[in-house]
Amino acid sequence: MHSEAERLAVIREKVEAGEPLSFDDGVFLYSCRDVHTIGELANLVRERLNGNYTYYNINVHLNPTNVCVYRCVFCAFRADLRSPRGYVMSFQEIRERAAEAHERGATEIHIVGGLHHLKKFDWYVDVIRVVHEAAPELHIKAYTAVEIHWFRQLTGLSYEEILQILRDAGLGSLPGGGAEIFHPEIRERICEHKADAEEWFEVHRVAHSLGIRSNATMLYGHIERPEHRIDHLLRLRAVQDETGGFQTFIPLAFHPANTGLSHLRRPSGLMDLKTIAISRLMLHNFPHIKAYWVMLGIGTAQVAQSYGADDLDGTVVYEKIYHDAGAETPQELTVEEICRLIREAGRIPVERDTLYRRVVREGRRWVATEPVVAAG
Ligand code: V47
Repeated sequence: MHSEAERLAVIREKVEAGEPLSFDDGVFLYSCRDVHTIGELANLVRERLNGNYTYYNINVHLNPTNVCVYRCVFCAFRADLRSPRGYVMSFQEIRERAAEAHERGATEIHIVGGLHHLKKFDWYVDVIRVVHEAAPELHIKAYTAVEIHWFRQLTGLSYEEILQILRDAGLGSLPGGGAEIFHPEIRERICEHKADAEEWFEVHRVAHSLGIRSNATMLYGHIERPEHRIDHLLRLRAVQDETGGFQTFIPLAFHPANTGLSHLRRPSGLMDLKTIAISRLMLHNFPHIKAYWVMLGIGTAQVAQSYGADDLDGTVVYEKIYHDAGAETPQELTVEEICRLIREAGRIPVERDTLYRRVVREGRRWVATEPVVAAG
């Protein structure tokens, strides 16, 4: 039997040597009360990879429809086909949203939505095409692996063919959603009908093989246990070892309001910080860990910069998925507010594009320059 301090000392040695942590290390860290030391260790990895920089971007979210064939129990956003809450944006509205994003200086548009009962694959391709034509400079980060899997079911095309068609229409990269919890014991209870872990990973593998970068997420704080979270992180680490195509990992704190799990409480601040830190420690091969302020709340996201996070996401506008599930954060932070949150934490704000290149602005124009290297 080793004491908590002895086990932490062994983990510290591994972290300092850049060695991967084991499944047991990860589960132990969740049970460990010394959250300060966990944060300090995560900060070592954070500073090794990203120095004193914290990244943000200027982006806009677009959810073209909330109508969805799936009924994930954690989702407050989805609507049935004939529900009065259901909506589908017109191409004109989508065009206007893209043009407005460009006007506001956004470098990225993040597009995800429901899997509409009646829409064919062509409609999803047209969404990308319309956005790309309205604002060709915007990087389009669109469609989770669950959506790409749905497109395969609709069309019978391969993942490679689907991704090529989307890329030709203007797609730049894939967001990390739809990952939820990979372990079947939990996945079968919260979203048994949609793409399973193997399909989710296959989509990302194919994307990476085509040079399309992607992100990954984990929805935590509902019915899963620490073993499921660590299993999730280790599966991601293994695929990242193979492909190197993931950019950012984003732990997503569960928001229970208006969902099928509304009897649960939202994860605590301590759980949020531990999850950020443990993600940073387990995923030493992921370049970035994002503290998504929309979900975490501004205060926790700010503190997360000392617990392993190096990215705060963006000046998100029109976010619906978490706000429908009770998020009380604002819809948008200004660049000045984000930079203040970063500087107050003793970090250096860097505006990045979706591919983590430094953005340089001159008046209303911007250019993405070289990738940012750890320093600061
Ligand atoms: O897959 C749904 C989650 C995800 C709830 O790649 C919920 O840069 C909490 O993946 N409470 C979609 N979470 C969002 C997403 C994302 C967000 C920000 C940045 C990036 C990126 C990706 O939202 C879903 C699901 O895991 N979600 N409902 C809820 N009630």
